Amino acid sequence: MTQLLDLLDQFTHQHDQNRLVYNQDWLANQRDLIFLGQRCGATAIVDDYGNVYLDFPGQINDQPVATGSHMDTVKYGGRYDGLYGVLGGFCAIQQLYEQHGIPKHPIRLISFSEEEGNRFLAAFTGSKYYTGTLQIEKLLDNQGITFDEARRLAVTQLQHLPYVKAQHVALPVTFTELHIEQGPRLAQNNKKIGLVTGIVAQNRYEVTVHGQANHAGTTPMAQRQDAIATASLLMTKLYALAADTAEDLTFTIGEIHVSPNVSNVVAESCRFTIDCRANTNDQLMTFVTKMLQLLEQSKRTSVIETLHVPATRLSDDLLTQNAALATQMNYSYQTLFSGAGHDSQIMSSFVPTTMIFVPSEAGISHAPAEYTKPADLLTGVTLLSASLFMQANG
Ligand code: HGY
Ligand code: MN
Ligand code: MN
Ligand code: MN
Repeated sequence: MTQLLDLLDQFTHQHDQNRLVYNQDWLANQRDLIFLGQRCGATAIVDDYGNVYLDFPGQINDQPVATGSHMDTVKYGGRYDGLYGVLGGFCAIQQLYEQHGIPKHPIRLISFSEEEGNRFLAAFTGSKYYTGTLQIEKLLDNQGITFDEARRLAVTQLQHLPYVKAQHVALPVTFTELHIEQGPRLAQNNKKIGLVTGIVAQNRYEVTVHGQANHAGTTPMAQRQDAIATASLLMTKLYALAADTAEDLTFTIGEIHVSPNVSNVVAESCRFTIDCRANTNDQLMTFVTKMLQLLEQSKRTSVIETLHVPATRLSDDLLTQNAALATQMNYSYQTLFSGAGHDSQIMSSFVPTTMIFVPSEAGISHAPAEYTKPADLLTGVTLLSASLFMQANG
């Protein structure tokens, strides 16, 4: 257990969590993960997007079963989202080899380069690249540097390390992702484990309202094109529309950027993001259709869709197998549907995929207050280890 806590301390740099894709903390972590894996007998592979794969040997050297999660985090995020799945996955594999020796089939730990879509408005780029589903033209910039420049710079800095370079890495036999719940249900129901039946449908957009910069004191109200006035009216209507739609729909405007952002200047532009989610594709599309109609009616407003991920059903067989293991190990569990998006959504279109959740204290996530008790972290690691042992000896 101390190994996991020590690793979490090492990989979270003891300060606020800003492991944005391809930045210095991200680079240090992928580099340290490569060294960690190689010290424990893994073959390290890095692909052109900076996904790190640690392949631990099997008695038969065929396709591996896999576990892992994403190395990046949201801006000002928590210590566990993504990173727990990478480091907990590493500890689960170590536990397995120490207890049972080399399994029949190899086991792969994947540290996906990017999932959150925070530094650039392109999300799930690591697992999408791995599965060959990344649409390059959607890699939007974030003023000043393109995704591709940041990617090339980072991967080049990894490249002098002694690992196998690979354009593309073959898919595994299965994928199991260990993750914090990022919601309140396990804590409220006093369950130690969540077994995930499916994951939410999610669309994201970038909306820009265009106006005209002008003097705050001399421009008559009827003659100004105030981008903030138009945008704030639009946002109010959007929130009202969301409130009228299905009760499990979530609608979030998380980012707002104003230009020139000066107190005595009428705003010339207001750019904001939309994150909307629902448990079914139909519910989401019903809302999105009405939302886009509303946006089209708004003067001087442009909309870019930056993400579309359909609702995902995960593997029933792997869930059933993990439920039997949890029962055997006396771990209280419940099945649940995930309102958070995960790399497992991308992987599940290609290989049987399942997720194991552990409780988030007070359900908080995507914030520095994100916390899971060490004993709960360990329960997830131990169940994952048993699950991987079963899969790698099947
Ligand atoms: O936003 C999400 O649902 C995930 O944490 N990327
Ligand atoms: Mn640092
Ligand atoms: Mn997240
Ligand atoms: Mn995550």
